[in-house]
Amino acid sequence: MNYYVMTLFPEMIEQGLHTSVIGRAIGKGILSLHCENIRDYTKEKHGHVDDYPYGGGAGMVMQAQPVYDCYQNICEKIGETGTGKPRVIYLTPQGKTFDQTMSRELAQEENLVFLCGHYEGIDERVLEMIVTDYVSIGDYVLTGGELPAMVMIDSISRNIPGVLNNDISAETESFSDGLLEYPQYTRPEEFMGQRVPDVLLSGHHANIERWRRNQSILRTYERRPDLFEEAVYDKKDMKFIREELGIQRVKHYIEKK
Ligand code: 6GU
Repeated sequence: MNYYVMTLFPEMIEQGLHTSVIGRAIGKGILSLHCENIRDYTKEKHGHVDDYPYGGGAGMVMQAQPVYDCYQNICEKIGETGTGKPRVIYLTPQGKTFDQTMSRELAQEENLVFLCGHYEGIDERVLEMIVTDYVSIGDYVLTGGELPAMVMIDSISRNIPGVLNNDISAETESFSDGLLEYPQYTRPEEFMGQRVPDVLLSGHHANIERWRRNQSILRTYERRPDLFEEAVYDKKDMKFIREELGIQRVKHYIEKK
């Protein structure tokens, strides 16, 4: 996966993503990250990239020209190796809400371009010309698209083979089957009088798997009732759900998972 980020704050993105798991994947060559400073593409002598909004109103608007020229430069770079026009994601609270399904889908792309806005936004004409996807990371307002771009890059990258040390963990985690993850424990067996659940010390793998599945169900019911309602349950799940939660019927049921 090759990421291209158009931003006025390239060092913010580079600093944030050259750390930990994502930084290591870049080092290994599984991912590449190219941050382009939109300011480098302005043709104005004072280096301005923004101006007052036509029609008046508060704040400033990012101009079309530097954004468009920055985009063209990225397309030329990709053109040497790539396959046609890349998807261009504009980070905006007006976009579709990012989730794990979108994350997995975007992980299939060869190149992804992120456009980070600031001030009151970007001239609509350049957005219409280059943007393929309008994406938000949730219903709250941020000062710019940099943090959302970093959130998306982190999440998308975890779905790319070789980025995580253990290939299975992207699958067994929260959301992979629509339920939250079960609780985890490590040494010591007793901490401030609190013992690790006996079943985890038993070495009985089938029992451990059942206990974890039940914990996932319970936790999702308590913390995310919206996800609990949409998950798919089998016969063994239903026995637990009836006995522990007193719920007789669920929306999605299959005989055996
Ligand atoms: Cl993608 N951008 C901004 N500026 N604010 C946001 C957002 C994006 N997603 C949620 N809030």
